[in-house]
Amino acid sequence: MPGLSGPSDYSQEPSRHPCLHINAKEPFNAEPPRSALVSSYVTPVELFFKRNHGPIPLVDDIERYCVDISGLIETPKKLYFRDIRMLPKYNVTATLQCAGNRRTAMSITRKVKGVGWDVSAIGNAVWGGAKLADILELIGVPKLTSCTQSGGKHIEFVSVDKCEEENGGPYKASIPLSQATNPEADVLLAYEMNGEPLNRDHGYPLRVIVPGVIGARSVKWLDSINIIAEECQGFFMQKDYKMFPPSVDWGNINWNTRKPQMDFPVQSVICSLEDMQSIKPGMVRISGYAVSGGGCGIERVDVSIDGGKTWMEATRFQKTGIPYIADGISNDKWAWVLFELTVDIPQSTEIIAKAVDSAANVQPEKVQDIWNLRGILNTSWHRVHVRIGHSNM
Ligand SMILES: Nc1nc2c(c(=O)[nH]1)N[C@H]1C(S)=C(S)[C@@H](COP(=O)(O)O)O[C@H]1N2
Ligand SMILES: [Mo]
Repeated sequence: MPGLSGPSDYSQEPSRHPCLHINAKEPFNAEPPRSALVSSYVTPVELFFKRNHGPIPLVDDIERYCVDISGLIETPKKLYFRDIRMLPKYNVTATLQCAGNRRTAMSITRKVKGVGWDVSAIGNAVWGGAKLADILELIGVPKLTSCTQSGGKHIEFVSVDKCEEENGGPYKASIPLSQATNPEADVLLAYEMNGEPLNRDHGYPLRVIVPGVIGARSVKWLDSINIIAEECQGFFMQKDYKMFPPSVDWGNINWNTRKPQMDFPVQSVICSLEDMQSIKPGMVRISGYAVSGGGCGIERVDVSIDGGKTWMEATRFQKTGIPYIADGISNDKWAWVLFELTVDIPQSTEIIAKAVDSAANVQPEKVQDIWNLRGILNTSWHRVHVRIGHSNM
């Protein structure tokens, strides 16, 4: 495809913000300091985590760039960038979270395989673009379809980046057709992030955004769409991003026994404090983010300053001035809430956060109980130890 191409080396990477912590250089994987996440409800693009599996693609000619749509439909079609921009534009505020968020902490109890991440493989952005449901309607697949006449049940997104895991082939993933054709699921083909054209790191010129689902399904640098009968057979759907029980190790794994992970579970993290931070005794502001998948709201965030013996409820908010009510109509349904609580901390202690979502799901206490060999979905209670220090604070 002349419009968009995937380089085979890292000589043409974009420049990045110097504050990012680099977890892997090639492919580029980096996250902001945790404090950046609570500085604003919408995460600035340059501080948004970057998760790649190959060199960043390049657009040679945006006029020639188009998305090929084919597979189990009557009439395959090519959609040019201008065709997509002509459709009604939606702005959806959605939190994107990598399934590997907090992987480093899971590796401490027992080693896991994968790029290490602290707590910032997550960000909240306003994604602007066309609804996938509108695009599919344009090519003859009506809204709320779960199976096309020729048996299509899944929709596969294919990129152009050259990924080692795919033996040099492109990154790909799929979602059920029923989700893709449901306008309420807000699945977008996005060309804007926070009101600006997408930048190269985040998928320029066009990416998929699947709200409420692990980041791995939000394919960047979209090249083609296939309507298929079974879910995508690519590496990242079948041999990665699946949740295994703690008893499964590399010696006894059978990938076919589990489904690809889609929605992410309830999560919360304290971002205003680093672990082992020295603080002055007195009033301390504890703040962080809480989010759940599948469109669930955040019902409660509990904070403990005595290692989990007693709990206090934190305040939750999205936009300033509007009270947050879980699943309320004025909420950003797919977005995180920020939480805060100011408490007196007289001595060195362990501070913990745990969230409850609107389906009453709660984060598990111990990381050991959800340990899995790929180190995904570490949603265990988030803990930070603070030390009362008297100098150099
Ligand atoms: N083409 C392509 N799409 C991709 C990936 C990738 O490596 N290649 N990584 C996925 C993963 S695992 C995540 S978490 C998100 C990260 O999106 P971001 O880099 O915009 O934060 O993109 C997803 N889409
Ligand atoms: Mo990810």
